[in-house]
Amino acid sequence: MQQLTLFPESAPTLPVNYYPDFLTKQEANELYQHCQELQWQQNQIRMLGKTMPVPRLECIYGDEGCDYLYSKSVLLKPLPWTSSLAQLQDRITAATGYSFRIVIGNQDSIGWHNDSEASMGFNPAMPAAGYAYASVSLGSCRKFQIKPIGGKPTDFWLEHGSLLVMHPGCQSTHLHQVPKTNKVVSTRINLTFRPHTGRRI
Ligand SMILES: O=C(O)CCC(=O)C(=O)O
Repeated sequence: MQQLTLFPESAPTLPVNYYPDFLTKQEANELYQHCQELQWQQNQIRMLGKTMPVPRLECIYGDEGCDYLYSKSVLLKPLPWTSSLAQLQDRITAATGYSFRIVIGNQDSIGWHNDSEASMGFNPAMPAAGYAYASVSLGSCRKFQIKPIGGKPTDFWLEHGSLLVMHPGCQSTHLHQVPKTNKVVSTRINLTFRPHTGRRI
């Protein structure tokens, strides 16, 4: 596997890289088929004193014990790696040099946020030390936006088989989202590979 060029000229001022052709079309199609068989679920989230369904399907796979808590209310417990997901993880690590312990699948949109969860090793006292996060997109192409906190967004279109890498520090300085769309679009799956401290929650 050839090492990817990090920080190419396409996005010199953003702490992200986008590789539209990370997977071949055939690899992306096969992975998309595999993802149809993953254990998707609609979790419940507690917000403003109310419990409601998370507005997208999610799944999580990864190392044993690497539970993931977000928004202080949604606890995801990883299922063991499938061989396809483990192979993809190894390939991303070989290409980027970054290591991961879990992958979270989600479908559809997500509002502006950063991924600053303690279970991934986010340390508010040393935000720039942070961690990398790698996301593979499959299916329908969707707009992804990233902006410096308080700044203007830059748009990327996440294509079938693409890889987006967010570098260490990105979660402290930038927010990102996949906005809702009114267009009728077919299924879209996103797999985000993330580190984990390994500490039990
Ligand atoms: O769906 C995407 O492309 C991004 C997902 C995301 O931002 C997240 O899971 O934190």
